[in-house]
Amino acid sequence: MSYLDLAVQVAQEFAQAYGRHPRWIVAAPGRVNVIGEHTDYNDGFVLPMAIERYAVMAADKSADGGSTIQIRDVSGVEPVLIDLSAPIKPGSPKWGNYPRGVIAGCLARGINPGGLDVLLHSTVPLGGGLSSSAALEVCTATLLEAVTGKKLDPVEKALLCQKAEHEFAGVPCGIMDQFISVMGRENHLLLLDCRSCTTQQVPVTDPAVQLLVSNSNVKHELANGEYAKRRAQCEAAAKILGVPSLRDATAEALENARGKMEDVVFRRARHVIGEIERTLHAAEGIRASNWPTVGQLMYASHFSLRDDYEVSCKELDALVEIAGNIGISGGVFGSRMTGGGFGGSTVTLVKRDAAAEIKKQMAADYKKKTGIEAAIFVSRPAGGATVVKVAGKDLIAQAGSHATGRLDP
Ligand code: GAF
Repeated sequence: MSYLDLAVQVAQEFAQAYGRHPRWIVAAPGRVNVIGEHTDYNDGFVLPMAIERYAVMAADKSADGGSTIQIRDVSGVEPVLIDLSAPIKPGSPKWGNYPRGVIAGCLARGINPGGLDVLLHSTVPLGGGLSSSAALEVCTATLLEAVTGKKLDPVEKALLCQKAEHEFAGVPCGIMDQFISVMGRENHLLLLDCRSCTTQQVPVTDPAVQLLVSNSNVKHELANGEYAKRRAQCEAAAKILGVPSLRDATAEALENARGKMEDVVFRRARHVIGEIERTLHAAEGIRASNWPTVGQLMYASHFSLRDDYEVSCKELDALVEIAGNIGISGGVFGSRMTGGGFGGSTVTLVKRDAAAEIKKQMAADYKKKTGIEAAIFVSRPAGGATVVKVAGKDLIAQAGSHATGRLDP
């Protein structure tokens, strides 16, 4: 569903929930990372794209004129209440810590929307490794920008959202997910230099290919503790190599220092150094529409994440193996796990005219192998966070073609 169609639906859901029309509607996408995994917190490169799955918020000033932001979710989970007149701290329900952290960051910058009634509807699958939390954070920041009319610089906005995740959700993530949710551009991948925070938009215009996102529908528990452990191992490797971060290390220097570090630390560093190189090569391959090369780099990335970085799991390996068995002759160029790992999704580069058949076969073989239903979908690279409706701008009304699209002012 496009974000405009989803916004139309959320406007109606807001009206049902609160008994009036929303004044603001904003949307922020999830992401799939095409290549460059576990490189962001090593100052390396990543190459994600925003997907056509969104967190959407509709809002109005709070009915009671007070200073509380109330966020309800369409699923009916416990709503979040944030009192702006008191210091904002992490609390319960836990899902509210993402918006709490972002609102705290915005208030610290003088972006104070006052009390709001908000309805959230997200189509980014939870636990799918597709950045549902970054979408929620960036959506919240975009709502506060829309309500106050104060615009954050995009880099500052992404960093504010990352800080919210560190300090309020307790997840020591890198910067990739928030950056792509803010800066995604339709039909482009984002080549992000995680050291300088500079970006290049890499166009994907070849109509002959598509990306399939396959959600394994498993999320293994150890994810969070293991993520922090990987970060620490990378820092240990950089220290032994005498460089500020693994971005500055070479494969040769690592090989020469092999005797000075534990084998596990060596393998973590080998993944990161190789993955940074693969990411830059893949960006060149995409620019040249050299899909067989990009596909090989994706497989190499997966094997390195599986064997050296040890963040894959048997379900993700099964999805990649199934895609590999279909192979180039069946229309698959390459496949890999995407995101933090230990479950979540894979991304597979396929020939467009074979995509429907590949999707069917992958779902059937995965079910046969694991007993689990995968959720597989195609996504174009989507645009980043956007304001759909605000005084003077109503994209739904401008689109005009939706039967239900006209919103009351
Ligand atoms: C998670 C993190 F949030 C990202 O910052 C990144 O490190 C990714 O895992 C692995 O590439 O999505």
